[in-house]
Amino acid sequence: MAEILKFIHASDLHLDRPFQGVADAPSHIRASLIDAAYNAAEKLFDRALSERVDFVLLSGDVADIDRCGPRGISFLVDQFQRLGEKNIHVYWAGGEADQLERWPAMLSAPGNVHLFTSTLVEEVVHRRGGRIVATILGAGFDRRQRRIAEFRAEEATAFTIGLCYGSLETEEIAKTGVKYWALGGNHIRRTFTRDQSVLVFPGAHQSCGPHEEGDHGATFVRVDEHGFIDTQAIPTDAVRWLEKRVRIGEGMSKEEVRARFEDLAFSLVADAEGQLLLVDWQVVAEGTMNGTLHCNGWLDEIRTWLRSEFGQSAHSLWTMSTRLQTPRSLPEEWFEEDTMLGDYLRSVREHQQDVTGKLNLAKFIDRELADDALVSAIQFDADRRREILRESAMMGVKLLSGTDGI
Ligand SMILES: [Mn+2]
Repeated sequence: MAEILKFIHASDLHLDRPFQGVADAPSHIRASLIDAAYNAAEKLFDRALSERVDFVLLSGDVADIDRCGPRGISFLVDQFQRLGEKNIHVYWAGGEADQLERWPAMLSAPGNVHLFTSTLVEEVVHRRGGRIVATILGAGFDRRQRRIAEFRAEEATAFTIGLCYGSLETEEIAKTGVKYWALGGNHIRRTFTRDQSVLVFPGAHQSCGPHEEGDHGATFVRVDEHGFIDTQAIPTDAVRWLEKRVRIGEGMSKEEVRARFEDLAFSLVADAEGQLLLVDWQVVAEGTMNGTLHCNGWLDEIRTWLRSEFGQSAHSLWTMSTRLQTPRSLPEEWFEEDTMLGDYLRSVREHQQDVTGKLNLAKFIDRELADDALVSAIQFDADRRREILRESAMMGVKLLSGTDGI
């Protein structure tokens, strides 16, 4: 591919955003979490240098100046200087969190940085060796939905980029002549094409907790001499939250279960590119293994073992939890037992089969505590009702089947 242009597009770096959902990690893991957004941003700028891109596009929410303070400002100034030394430009459109009017002038002082502060669309041309290779139509965040007609390039001969934050009305995209829309403000990565234009939300650059599972990063874009656009997701995150399923078959021994986790942990570490992995292991067991794992404490032991084997350096794998998924069904013979457990499970099943019946948990709340908020917190829909009944069945298995399991 003969490239005429290459750039990296990122948004939502959120240098100010702390990592959430990790309460009991050791200090070397905590240090990685505190620095995650900065380390991820540094990886982004490292990549821009190693790929020798023409420029970096930042489409909003890089950092909230009030929250990140001097550390954020000096970090960005340093990074922009590094890029400037290699003649790599930065085009940054402000978002909701990073209203650029409030940032100090020193940020845009280097000649290689252009800030789009205004809500009016501004046109900037990017030159390489005196020749215009791209036109950038950029604007800062605007509360109203931006009209597509505002993006019109005067210099229409070069490859045209639209750089802004938030949603667009997309019906008339073809009329603008913009080939690449660099968008921001959506924390979920999305890439789509419309009328021969490519629209990209790179997503949150660094996950900040379990609600942002999987890899995160930026988008690497290459354009060839025919105007063909190749986009590639590049994982530049420093810490990654993963949910990993582990299937445990009937009759497996403790050693076999542990070996299963070990194999999966090794393959996750091998696939990672230097990220610290925070793993929430979701264990799916077959048949009677549900009872065995629920009662015998193996999963707690394995969690401790995984933490000592894989979690001792910052660039490694930290096990958040080893959780047994509530099974969809339990072995039929348990329901037929003439025991307390059998009675209990048959009673749970009656509730499961009577889908119209209400689970009235309010009557279990102490009358003095039963205010509106507490009562409304235990109102739930049909899905949650099913889940509660499955969890109740497993609780019965644990409490009524003896400590050795079944
Ligand atoms: Mn954001």
